[in-house]
Parts: sequence; C-alpha cells; structure tokens
Amino acid sequence: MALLSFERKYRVRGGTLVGGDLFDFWIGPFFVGFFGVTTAFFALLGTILIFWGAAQQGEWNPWLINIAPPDLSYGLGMAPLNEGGLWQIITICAIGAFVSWALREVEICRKLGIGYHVPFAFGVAIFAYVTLVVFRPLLMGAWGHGFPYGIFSHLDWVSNTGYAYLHFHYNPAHMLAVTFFFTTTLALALHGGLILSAANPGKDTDGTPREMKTPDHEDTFFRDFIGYSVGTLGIHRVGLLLALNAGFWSAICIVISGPVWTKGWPEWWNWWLDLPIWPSVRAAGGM
Ligand code: UQ2
Repeated sequence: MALLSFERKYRVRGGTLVGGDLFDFWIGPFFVGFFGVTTAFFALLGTILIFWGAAQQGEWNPWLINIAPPDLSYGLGMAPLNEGGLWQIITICAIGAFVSWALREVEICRKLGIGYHVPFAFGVAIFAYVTLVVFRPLLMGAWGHGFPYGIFSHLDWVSNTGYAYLHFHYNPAHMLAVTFFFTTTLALALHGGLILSAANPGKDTDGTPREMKTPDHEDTFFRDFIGYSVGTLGIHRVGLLLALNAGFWSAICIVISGPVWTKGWPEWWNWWLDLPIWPSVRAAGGM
C-alpha cells in the first residue's frame, strides 16, 4: 500500500513505551511497535488454541464450536487442557491481545501528541470483558463462572445466567446499561444524520447543486428544533460519555449478580415496599 503524502510527516520516531527504537517501524500502513508484536503473538496463539480445541472435540461446525471453562469443582485451580484448561489459556491470550492492542494505541497517541481518549475507551471495553471472565469468577470462587467461547454456547450462557436471577431486566445496573446503549444509538443517529444533512444539502429548485453547509447550520437546526445545540465538539463528548457508560454499567450489572445479590432481581425492588414510610395495612376487614 502506498504511503499517503501527508503520512510521511507523521511517521516520526519515538513515543514508544517499551522496546525503544527496536520495534519502531511500520509494515505497510500499520505501526508495529513492541505491542504490535505481542498483539500478533497472543491473537495468533489464542486463535490456534480455539481451533485445536475444536479439533480435539471433532467439532468443525463453526456455529457449534465451544471452548468451555472448567467445571465448578476445579474452583480457582488450573484444569486439564481438554477440561477447561484450554479456556484458561485462551482467556490469558485474549487479555494479552486486548491489553497489547490498547498499549499499541497509547504508543500511537504518544507519537502523534494526541490525547489518550481512544485507548481509554477501549480500556472500558476490556474492563467489561475482564469483569466477566476474571473478576466475577474470582469473587465467586471458580473459573467455571466464566462464559464459554462459542457462538451458540455463549448465547446459552447469557440466557441461563439471566434466568438464574429470574428476570435480569429487573437488575438496576442492567437497566442503566441498556438505557445507555439505546441513548448511544440515538446520539449517533442524530449526529450522523445531522452531519450528512449538511454535507448533502441537495439541489436548488432550478436544479443547481447546493454548496455544502457549515457547522452553524448544524447548530441552527437544533436551536430551531429543540432550542438547544450541544455543539460540534459537545456531541462527541456526549457520545463518548454515553458509550463508556454503556460498557461500564454492563460490567457492574454482571459483577453484582452473584457476588453482591444472589436472589432473583425482581425481589431486589422490595426495598421500596420495605421503606418505613408506608401506613401499616390491617388484615382484611379492617380500616
Ligand atoms: C448538536 C450538534 C451536533 C450534533 C448533534 C447535536 C452542532 C454536529 C446531534 C444535537 C444533540 C443534542 C441536542 C444532544 C443530544 C443528547 C443526547 C443525550 C442524545 O447540537 O452541534 O454537531 O451532531
């Protein structure tokens, strides 16, 4: 792939966290760096182990491949490879690859002298994953509480885990997470629509194409519409805030299920009925 003319200016040495100049080079358009090497290592090893595990089981239907965590009886110990040990090693590879990927983002940010917002945002996604497969299993005393790696098997895990708490939609942190996911899509739809509307203004009545509009048109649309514009920078702050909260509350809603609350989630709402503010209700026939 050809080097774009403006890219030469940004292909500067330095900014690495590890390895000094040793891995400070590009392969085609891709910055490598120490963490590019570790990303490739962990991603490749983890992927190979998934397919090796599938081969051990004789399962070649991609929908049905399933690498399950160890039985609960193994607790927090290591398990034999074909009894969850593979899941444990693959989990280490996944975390190794995700964290390497985030640190490669950090090195690129340092090279360019920009903020760390992208690796921070990816860090929240990593936090949600690690909460599922490390923090919650640790708190509950067995790796078997992690979720299995497989297309249908992970769906079954989510369904079973939800029913174990009777009705997961009554989980207040789950409510927050879902609301943030939906609001993220609302914000992105508004933003995407607004930008494209200004960039594609259509034609005048006589058919001559209109020139692209400017951000003040974007502000004016929302001022006319709802009396308020959050602004061109503000919408990106709102978007990042919404998206990070979606991932964060996802992690919270699962880590409190078990370690903090073991009953059904509908019952959690009894705190409302248990408030000492209600008049006592007499037995039938009273008043
Ligand atoms: C905006 C603005 C943009 C935008 C959008 C808005 C010019 C290009 C989408 C409107 C957004 C508002 C009012 C906030 C929405 C908040 C939530 C929680 C969905 O004003 O400035 O810049 O893209």
